[in-house]
Amino acid sequence: MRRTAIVTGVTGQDGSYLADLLLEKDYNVYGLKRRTSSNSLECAAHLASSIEIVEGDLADLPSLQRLCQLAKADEFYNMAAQSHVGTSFNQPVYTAQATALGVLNCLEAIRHSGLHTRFLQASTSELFGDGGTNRPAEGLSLENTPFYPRSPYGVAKLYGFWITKNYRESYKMFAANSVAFNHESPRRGPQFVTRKIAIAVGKIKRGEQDYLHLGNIDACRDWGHAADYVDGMWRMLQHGHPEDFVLATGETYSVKDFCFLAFQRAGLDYRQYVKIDPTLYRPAEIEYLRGDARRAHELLGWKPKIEFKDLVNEMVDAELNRK
Ligand code: NAP
Ligand code: G4F
Repeated sequence: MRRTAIVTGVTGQDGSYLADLLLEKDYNVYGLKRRTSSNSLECAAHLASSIEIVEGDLADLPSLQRLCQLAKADEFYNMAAQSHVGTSFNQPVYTAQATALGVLNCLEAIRHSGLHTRFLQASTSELFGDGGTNRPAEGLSLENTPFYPRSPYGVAKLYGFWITKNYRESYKMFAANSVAFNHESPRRGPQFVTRKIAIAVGKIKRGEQDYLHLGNIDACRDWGHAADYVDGMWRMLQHGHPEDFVLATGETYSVKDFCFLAFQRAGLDYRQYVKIDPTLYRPAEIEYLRGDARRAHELLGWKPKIEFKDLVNEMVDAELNRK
């Protein structure tokens, strides 16, 4: 029988890649979209005729209850969140409502639906934060790294992680956390550093922009491709029992490394264009992230396929080709 999935955050990067993957696998897909005055579908524009778009909000439990009753889904992927770390310092209360309590609303909607819907919470390496300062040789994992979030976003995600685990243990729900390290693509929001760099390269190359202003370019991240990561999330809900998994590439690069490769792709030297703007530094920063996804490899057969350099090239090429 055809399976049905709910994807919240379907207008975002991961939600849209996940919906693409689920359609390839012949699922019925219900995508949750919050109402906006522009009514833009953002990354989900190409999905409009192939999935059911339902209006609702993570902060509004009745809209999630209605969605669960309507879809009667086998799987529920919570991809929605106020997902920008920098913004969470300026909008901490809203971030907590959407990114922390929103998860509770999803779980409550499923619990009271009477259905056996499996639940995937899009958790994050931001949970580790400063807990990873001793930089274990094998990379950060749930087994070797304490949680020490460094932003209102990270703290909100920590609540989401634990409430998912708590509902799994309390109510025997199939509920799991994907603890994903950074993943990017040409669909990445323009506020995030990789897309901001790629957009700037395109504009500088076309003569539309002179400089790129960045904050901490020494920060290191474990960057993969979003298409690989949503495959890992799907595999987690096909697993025999609910478990939390780290999804990561195991490699780390600095923002400076990303700039070097991105500008090089366009035949430019980043040192001539990048200017440091101290106002773009965060009140608290995570300097270094590198994950250990061996458990996902061993138990789910998951391994990211797209290499860092290919990711950078794909993102820059998309901007160079933009009119
Ligand atoms: P994204 O592009 O920012 O997408 C977030 C989505 O959530 C958008 O569709 C957004 O809708 C929606 N949303 C925000 N607030 C909402 C609300 N109150 N009610 C309903 N929908 C709401 O994020 P992403 O990169 O795809 O990430 C997907 C998820 O994975 C997020 O939960 C993020 O925190 C988590 N995560 C991401 C990464 C990463 O590196 N990408 C790593 C670890 C974890 P609008 O289009 O209306 O804004
Ligand atoms: O691209 P970023 O904003 O991503 P960040 O903070 O690592 O968060 C992303 O990954 C998390 C997983 O680890 C997700 F949970 C979260 O939802 C999001 O997807 O910043 C990356 C690094 C930071 O160290 C930041 O300080 O780049 C540094 N940076 C330097 N200049 C900048 C800038 N970041 C942004 N956004 N803009 C800058 O101008």
